[in-house]
Amino acid sequence: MTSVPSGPRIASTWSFSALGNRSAWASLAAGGDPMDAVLEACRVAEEDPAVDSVGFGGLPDAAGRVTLDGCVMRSPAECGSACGLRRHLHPARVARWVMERTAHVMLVGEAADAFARAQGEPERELVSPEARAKWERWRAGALESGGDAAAQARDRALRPVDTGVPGAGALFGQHARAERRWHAHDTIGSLAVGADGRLAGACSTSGTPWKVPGRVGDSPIIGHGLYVDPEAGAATATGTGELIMGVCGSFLAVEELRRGATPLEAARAVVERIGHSYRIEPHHQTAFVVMGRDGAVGAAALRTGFLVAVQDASGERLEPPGFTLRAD
Ligand code: SD4
Repeated sequence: MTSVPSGPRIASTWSFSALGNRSAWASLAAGGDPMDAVLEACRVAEEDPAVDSVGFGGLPDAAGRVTLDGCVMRSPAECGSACGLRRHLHPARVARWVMERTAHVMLVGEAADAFARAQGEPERELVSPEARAKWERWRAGALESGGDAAAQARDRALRPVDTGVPGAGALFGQHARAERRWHAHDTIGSLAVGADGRLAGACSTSGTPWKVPGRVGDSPIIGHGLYVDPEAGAATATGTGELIMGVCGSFLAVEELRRGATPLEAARAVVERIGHSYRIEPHHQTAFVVMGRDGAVGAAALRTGFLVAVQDASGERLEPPGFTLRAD
């Protein structure tokens, strides 16, 4: 897939992001800030309890607590990150406040929640009743299997999504079905180009379900889950963070752009590097969305079942990646 550039565009991971793209589009199309657009895409996913990997509805860690991670980036000199939030729903927005209102890049844990509160972000419960029920079922299984939480996490990552789940699944029918195998491995990564050619990106996640408490994945780490350099382009990642972090996945994609690769070639190069660098296990999936300086979009995935939600002047669509490393 390589979209032809033509003015403002927003591209986000997974079909559930189409709702957020749509909500962001009017302002982006009217010349709005691409940072506002990517944060709007994240906000919609974060507030949707049907999205079980981002925000409210996100699946808890092994201790039953939801922790949220996010980051934003305009350029190497303008980026921010918030990790391990337990009382605030919008980690990407908190990351923006870190970027704009502090001299730092990354805040973590209790102190990041306190910072969010000081910025006027409302506090709220992050564990949805559905997520809690899933965690209780998972914990019961983990206890039965002798407390092997790691094995349980791997098994659950392969469990298909119930066909009755409302929200993205119901809205996007067959596309969402194609993603079901990986329902526990998704994150919103959103990239946008504005009418003036400015780029911005944001990433938001609840991380991997049943993770060891304290675990942070790629999503809120600049260069891993997201990287934006106005001189080269932008990239964002979704999937198994542990595969992305060892190769600095999003940074690597943008460096490929800098060397002259197309967005698709850049995304493909990173997925191939991951395939080369790791022993790929059945529960692994990862995918990259890459945007050139001109707004052209390309994507690649380790496995089938990934879609990119794109919105621009020609409308909204769900696009499969232009390259998939493995057929299994
Ligand atoms: C992470 N990439 O924390 C994120 C979220 C995800 O399966 O996709 N988890 O690793």
